[in-house]
Amino acid sequence: MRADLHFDTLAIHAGQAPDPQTGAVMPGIQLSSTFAQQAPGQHRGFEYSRTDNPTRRTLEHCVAALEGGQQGIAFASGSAASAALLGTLAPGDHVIVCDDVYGGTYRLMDKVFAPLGIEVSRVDMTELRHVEAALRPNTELLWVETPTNPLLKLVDIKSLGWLAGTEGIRLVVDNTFATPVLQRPLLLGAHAVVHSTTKYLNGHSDVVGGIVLTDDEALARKLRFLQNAVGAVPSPFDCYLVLRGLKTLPLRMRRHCETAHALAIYLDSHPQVAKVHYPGLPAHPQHALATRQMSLPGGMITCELHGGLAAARAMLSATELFVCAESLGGVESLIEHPASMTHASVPAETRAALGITDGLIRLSVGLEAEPDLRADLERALR
Ligand code: P1T
Repeated sequence: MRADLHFDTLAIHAGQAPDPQTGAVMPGIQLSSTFAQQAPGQHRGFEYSRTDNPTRRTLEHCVAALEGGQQGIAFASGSAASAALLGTLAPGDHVIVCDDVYGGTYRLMDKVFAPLGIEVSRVDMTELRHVEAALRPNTELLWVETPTNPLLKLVDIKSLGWLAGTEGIRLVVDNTFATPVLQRPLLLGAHAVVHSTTKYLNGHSDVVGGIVLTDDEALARKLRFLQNAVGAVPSPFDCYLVLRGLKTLPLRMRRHCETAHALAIYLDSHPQVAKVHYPGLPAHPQHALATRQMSLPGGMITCELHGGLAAARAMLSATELFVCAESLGGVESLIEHPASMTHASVPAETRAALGITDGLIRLSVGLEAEPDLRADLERALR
């Protein structure tokens, strides 16, 4: 694929060309679990679908092109992708992770990898000096979400990429919330990007998947080994669905952001709302970084209601278009309660210290008409 093509063009064409046999314009779904060999070890590039599969390879090429990376390694979920990255570490290695991460990522580090001997420090990464202070001789990895889940704090990828470079360690950025439409961490100095493709990349809430992108050949080799050895691979059908979703990713992201921005301004002036977390609002603590690092401020809004848990509960059962459910990034709007849903696996005292209060709600703003979404929120808040 030509390197000079625009992002929107790559989203439709990267890794894909009409089928040489049939001329089919859309990539086929190669369901075969195994591939004929002319003689043992002599084949046309595919042996067995856990090891490699044509539809999966197309997806890996396409997302790698969108993130500006050389290698894509796809997994059965975002969590499996994160686990593979952590699986490249050895007992005694140290990871510094931003304090506000998806509850499942916190659980993976705290309950699966820490008992295996991986040391984990949780740090507020909005200040570089906090990360510098947490470095140890055995630090191998900096792990960042930006915007963070659920408080939408931003972390300066370029500064951390520089720090990782000077320390000879790797920077991993979970780009699920921003997508490569809004920011491309590999181009800012990250060594690997991880996605839950379950979210915006697929965009239609009908796939669970994950992927890692990297230019680091040694890391890619380890990840491909784990992809095959552990076998947490996505089905060809799921790969096809994500490829299909990617074709409209740039259009969808622009609309998600436009509507979310308008709703964030509306919520910010609502008397029932105590605080709105949205990187596009000038009062957001990292608003200046948002304008520098992201092309648009994203489709997620988190807000704190007056009235705590009771108000949050009432709100979640009162909205109609905003469906009460975990997950995000689909065409439909969702609302959830981090303290009891996505971040229930984070201990209560850690949640309290971070500001994940009982009155906090998170909105994934979908592609419905903005006036309908605003009316839904207005009715529920009333
Ligand atoms: O659900 P899965 O595909 O395994 O992805 C895990 C994951 C990784 N990284 C981020 C930033 C995520 O938000 C998630 C999953 N998050 C939700 C299900 C949620 O509602 O926040």
